[in-house]
Amino acid sequence: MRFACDRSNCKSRRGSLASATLSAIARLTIIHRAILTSLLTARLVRRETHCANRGCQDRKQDFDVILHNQPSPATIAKASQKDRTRSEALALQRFVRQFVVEMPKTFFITTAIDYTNSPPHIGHAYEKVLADVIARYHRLKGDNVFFLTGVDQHGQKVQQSAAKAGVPPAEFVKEITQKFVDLWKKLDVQYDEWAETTNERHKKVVQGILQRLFDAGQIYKDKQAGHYSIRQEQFLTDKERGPDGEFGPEWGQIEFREEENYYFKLSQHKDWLLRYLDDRKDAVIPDFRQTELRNAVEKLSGDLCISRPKSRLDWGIELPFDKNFVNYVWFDALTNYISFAGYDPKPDNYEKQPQEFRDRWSKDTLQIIGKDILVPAHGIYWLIMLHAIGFPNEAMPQLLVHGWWNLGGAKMSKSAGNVIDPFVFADKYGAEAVRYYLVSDIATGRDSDFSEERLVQRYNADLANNFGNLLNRTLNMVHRYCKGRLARPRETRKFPTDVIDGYKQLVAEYTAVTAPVRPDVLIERSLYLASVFNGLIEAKSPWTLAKSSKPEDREFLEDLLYDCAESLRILALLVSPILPKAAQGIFDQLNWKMELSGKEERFSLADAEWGRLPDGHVVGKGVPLFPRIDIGDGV
Ligand code: ME8
Repeated sequence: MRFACDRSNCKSRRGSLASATLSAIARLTIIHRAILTSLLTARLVRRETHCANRGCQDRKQDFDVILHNQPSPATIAKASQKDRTRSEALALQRFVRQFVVEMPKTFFITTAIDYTNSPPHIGHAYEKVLADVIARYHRLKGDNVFFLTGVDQHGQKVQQSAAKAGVPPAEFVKEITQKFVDLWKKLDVQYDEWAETTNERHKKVVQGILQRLFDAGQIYKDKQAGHYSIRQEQFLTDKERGPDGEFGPEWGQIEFREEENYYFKLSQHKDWLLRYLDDRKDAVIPDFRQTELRNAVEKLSGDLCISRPKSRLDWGIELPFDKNFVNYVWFDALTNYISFAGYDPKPDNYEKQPQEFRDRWSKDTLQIIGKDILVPAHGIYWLIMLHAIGFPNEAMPQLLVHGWWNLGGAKMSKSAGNVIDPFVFADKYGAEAVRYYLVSDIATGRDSDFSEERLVQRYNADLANNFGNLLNRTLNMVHRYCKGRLARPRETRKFPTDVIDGYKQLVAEYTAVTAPVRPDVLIERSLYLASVFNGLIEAKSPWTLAKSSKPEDREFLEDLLYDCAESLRILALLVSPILPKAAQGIFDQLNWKMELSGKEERFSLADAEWGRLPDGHVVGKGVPLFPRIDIGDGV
């Protein structure tokens, strides 16, 4: 798999910009400095307000620290002229660093928004957990993350389900939406913004875009005549005919119909899309999905119907240029990705968009979708929509297409009655067990078969017997043989360093841009290292070493236990995107406090440097983090 972004370049450009800016500050007059200070303060306060509104507590604390660290006017007044100038310069430098050097680049990640016609199933859970894990990997690496997810509340399916339930659509979607919100809370999916397509601001953005495209002649009215399925509420083409040339029973009653609708000039952009896909080889990951999309675009013909007369569907966003129609339906759903990220529908190009939006949206924006909505929805409609409303090629997002969880090799579907309810499994085995299973037992991009038995097997083997066991036995032995105190290994240590090299290599791999999209690989590599340490414990039997009176045995025992504890500290960091609660638990049990780390974030990859547990560090007591699941317990 490849990944488009080249963050190292961005960072180095930012670095040189920073030193140029800092030396320019030294040459500023007092008045210039005052102006710059107030401008930067205003920007800082804006960001602070933004974070306070969104409840980003971590960032809010950062701002408090920065603001409080500014010298007070009283302190400056008391200082001598020389000190005053110096402290002002330092305060300015701190401000500038905050924005130019230390303000990490925003990594914008989105997921598909789920239909609110029925409660969430395990496929929805997988996609959101995958996105959450990728978002957490980026946070671990120090990126500023903006993670957007939400629900798709309009359309025919919802209108029909609400009618069936005998409640108004607005009430129906509210109830189902709550189930999604509850599930993300239960599964610890930590998003920054929540999209609901009935939101008024979103509606305004959709209407603004439609109006602009209409004014630009990209949307026109036309009459369609043909076979129409009453059950599925759609026109049928020859593609829907079976091998016998007839429409199958799934379409129900068919009638001939004529209907006026609005169309978007999709096919006019076909050549552009082909060129774009040829120029950007990782527009879609994995590779084979890009090939699939390219082939579909080759066959593209005809335009996209974007409306339904209100007489047959009124649960949607009204067309701004014709109140007898609502939008149907992809324009509404797809626009969520920008409407909830600060997009302004008025400016007709990307460069004129608000800074807040441009800070988030770039070619590195990662959009996670399932394989069924690549062609045509995201790969064709969405990319063409963005192009038509003025996004340059350099601001086209990257699509990460995941596979599906099936059941017994078959697609899950409500009608087949084989839908897996994620709440049931989260209640039975805990959120972390579900998160672990969902991202570790599927290779990103491929399908997998959901099996409760396998979930339990993997949990017991990987988490209870391997990882959890390493934690328990390490802490118990440190208490039993070393009074709970770790001794930092001496330079002359005899312990094999290749295991430690394995950690260093794994940490280095985490910084590769491709890494986060393959959490299945990262977790496997991490837990393999835990098994290496378990193997070492077996091979070196610390319980025998503890009985020996030889000083070298004692030294070896202390080194081994230190390394076990250190490996657990680093493993906690590396698995924290998938198992955030367990990682917290390991830190607590190891007694690894924020003060020791010296970092603002509890989980930071910069802390994964080998040997940071101090000499004499006292560890806490071991409490099983992954109690074994008894196979007899109803599996
Ligand atoms: O398609 N395994 O909503 P949706 C894995 N509202 N992923 C699965 C899955 C499975 N068994 N079943 C579904 C929609 N998904 C639209 C999207 S985006 C602007 C609008 C994935 O509720 C599916 O591939 O049918 C999609 O990415 C997501 O769940 C939502 O599906």
